Amino acid sequence: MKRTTLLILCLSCFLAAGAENGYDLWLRYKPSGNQTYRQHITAVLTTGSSPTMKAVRDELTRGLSGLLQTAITHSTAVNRDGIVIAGTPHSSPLIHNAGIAPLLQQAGEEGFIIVTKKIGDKKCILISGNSDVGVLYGAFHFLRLLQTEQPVEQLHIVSTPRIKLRMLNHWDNLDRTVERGYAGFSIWNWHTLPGYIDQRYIDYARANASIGINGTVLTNVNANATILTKPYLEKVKALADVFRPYGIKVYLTARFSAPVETGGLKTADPLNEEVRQWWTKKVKEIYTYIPDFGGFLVKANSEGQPGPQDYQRTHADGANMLADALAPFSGIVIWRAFVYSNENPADRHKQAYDDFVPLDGRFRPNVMVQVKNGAIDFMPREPFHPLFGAMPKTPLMMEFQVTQEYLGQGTHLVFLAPLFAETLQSDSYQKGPGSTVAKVIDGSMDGHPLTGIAGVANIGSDINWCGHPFAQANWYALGRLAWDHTLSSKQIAEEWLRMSYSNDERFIGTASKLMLESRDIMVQYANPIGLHHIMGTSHHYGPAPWVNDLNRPEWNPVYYHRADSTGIGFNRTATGSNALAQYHPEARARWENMLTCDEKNLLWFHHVPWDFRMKSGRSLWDELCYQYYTGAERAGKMRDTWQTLQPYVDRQRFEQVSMLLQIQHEEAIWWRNACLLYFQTFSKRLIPAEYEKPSKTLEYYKSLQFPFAPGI
Ligand code: BDP
Repeated sequence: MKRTTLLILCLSCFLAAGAENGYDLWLRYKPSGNQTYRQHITAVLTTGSSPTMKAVRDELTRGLSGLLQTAITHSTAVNRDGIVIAGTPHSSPLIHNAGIAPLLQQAGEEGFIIVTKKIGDKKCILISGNSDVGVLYGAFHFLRLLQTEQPVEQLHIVSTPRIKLRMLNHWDNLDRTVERGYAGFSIWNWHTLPGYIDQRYIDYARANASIGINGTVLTNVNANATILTKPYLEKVKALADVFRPYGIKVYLTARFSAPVETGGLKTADPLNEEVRQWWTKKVKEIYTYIPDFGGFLVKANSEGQPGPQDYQRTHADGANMLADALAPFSGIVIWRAFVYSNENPADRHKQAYDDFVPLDGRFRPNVMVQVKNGAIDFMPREPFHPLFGAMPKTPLMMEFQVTQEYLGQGTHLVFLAPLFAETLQSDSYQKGPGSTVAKVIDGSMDGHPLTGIAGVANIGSDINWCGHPFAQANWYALGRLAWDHTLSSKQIAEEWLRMSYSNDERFIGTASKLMLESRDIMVQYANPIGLHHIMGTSHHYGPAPWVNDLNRPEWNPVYYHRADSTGIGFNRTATGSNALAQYHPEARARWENMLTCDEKNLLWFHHVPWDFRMKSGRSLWDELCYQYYTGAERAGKMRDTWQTLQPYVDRQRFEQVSMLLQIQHEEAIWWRNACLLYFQTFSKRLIPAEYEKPSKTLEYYKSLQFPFAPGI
C-alpha cells in the first residue's frame, strides 16, 4: 500500500473513532443526539457593550453554533420566534419592558432568570439578571440545558447562588511547580506575564464562570512574599484584567513575614506601628493595579509558616491588622484555621478548635476563617470539623481539596461530590437537630452576610487541565455545589457526563453509577473503618502505615492508627484524647460509644480490640480484611465496567481512562496488601483463607521509593 493511502486510511480511522484531548472541559458544545431545542432557537440578541456582555455574546455564539451545527444569526430586532435575548433591564429596553421585574427581584445581585416570554407576538427566550455577570451565568446555564437535553420550550428558571464567595485556591508556586498538583505545572506563566496573555487564561475564566466560581487565589498558601513586589503585581494585574469580565476576582496569599522579607523591617509584629503602615501602603499599592482586588488568604503559624504567634500575638491580631488595611477598599482576609504545632502535645484533631474558639467574636467584620472539611486534613473520609458549629460570631468559609492529594492523586478515578455533600449535610447540632454544616457555611445559621466555599484547585498545564480525565468532574462539582449545595451528587455527575461525553442514557446510567461509587471504593481499599493518615511520607503517594521516624509526632502514620497487640485506632473519647468533647453532645453521640459508633468512623474515634464484633458479625480483623479485599475487587470492577462504555466514548479519552483504571486497580491491591501485611504484625491473625494471599512481602512494600512523585 502506498504511504499516502495508508496515511489517509489512518486519518479516517482516527476521525471515525473520534479523538478528544479534554481541553474543552464540559464546554464542548457538540450537537447532541436529541436536538429538539433546534426548533426553539433561531437567533441571538444581546444588548450592552461591557466586556462581560461581550463574553455573553461570544459564549452564546460559540455554544449555539456548536450545538445547532450552524452559524448562529445575530438579530437586532424581535422579528421572529425563537430569539434568545440576553441582557439586563439597564442595558436592554426590551428586557426592561418585558414584565419580569418581580422575577428579577428574586435573582439578587449575581443570580439569573431564564424565561420563555412573548415579546409582541414573538415567542422568545429571555436570559437576564440584575448585573452583567448574572446574565453571563444565565447564558452558561442556558447552554447547559441544551447540552444536557433538558426541555426548553417553556422555561421559567430563577437561580441565585447560596454562597457569596465561590473560590479556587491554587497552591501554585512562582517557579510554576504546584504543591499537591498532579496535572503538570502551574498554568500561570509568571515569566511571560504581563505581556503575553495565554488563551488558557481566558478559557480558565470561561470554565469557572460556567460553574459560578467568582474568586481565585493565584498562589500557594505556603506563600512566597515575592508575589507582593511590584513586578509581580503587574503580572497579577494582567490576570485580573482577563478574569474581570467573567466575574472573577483575584486574591493573593500573604506571607506574614513579608514586611521583613521584602520590606526591610526588623519585625512583622501585627501590633507594631511600622508593620501596620507597611501593610497599609502595600494594600494601597495593590489596589492601584487591581481596583477590585479580593483580598488575602493567609496560612499562619502552621507547618512552619510565620505568623502572629511568633510575636506572642493571636490569630485575631494578625488577621485584624490585614483586615484594617483592606477595609477601605472592601477587601477581605481569609484566615486559615489549618493550624497545628509540634510544641503542642494535644491531639492534632483538637488544636485548631483550641486556638480559634476563644477568638470567636474578636475578628473584624471583613475577616473569614477558612476551615478544612475535617480536623486532620483532607482525608478520604473524615468527620466534619468541630469548628463548624462552634464559632457563631465568625463567618466560616469551607475549604475542600479538589486536587486528590490523599485520594489517589493523578491516577485514581474518585468523584468528590459525595465527599463534599457528606460534610455539608453533616449535622453540627449547633442549634439543635438540622443545624447542618451547609447552614453554617451559607450564613443562614448565624445570619452572616459574608459566606464562602473554597476548593484547592486540581488544575495544571496538562492539555486536559486536570490530568485524569475524570478529575475535571471534581472542579465542576466544587463550583456547582458552591452555587447550590442542595444539588445531589447524582445530578452533578450526570450533568458533567452529558456535557463532557454523551447524552446516551445507556452511557449515563453506567458511568454515573461508577462515579458515584468511586469515593466509597477508594475509602474501602485505602482507609476503611475510619483509618486515616497512613500514606507515604512527604509525597503522600501510596500506603506507608509503618512510618514512625519523622521529627514531628503527628506526621507519623503510627500516631493515627495506633495499632498494637490489643487492637487498632485512635481513642478520641473521654478516656483518650477527648477530641470528641469538641462536638455538640448530639453530634458526639453518633461516635462516642464503641458499640454503637458509626462504623465508617470507628477507628477514627476508638482504639478497638482485634476481636471486636462488627455489625457484620465479623471480628474487627476479619472486617478489615473484608473491606480491603472488597475495595480492591470493586476497583477491578470499575475498570471492567469502563470497558463496556467504549461505544460511547472517543478513542483518546477512552484509552486514557482505561489505562488509569488499570493502574488504579493495581494500586488498590498495593494498598490492600501493604496495609494488611503490616497490621497483621500486630493482630497476629491470618488473612481469611478465601482471599488470595498477597503476592509480595511486607519488606517489599516498605522498600518502595518514589523520589520523583509529583506535587511535593
Ligand atoms: C497538607 C498538604 C500541604 C499543605 C497543607 C495546608 O500536605 O502540602 O501545605 O495541607 O493545607 O494537606 O496548608
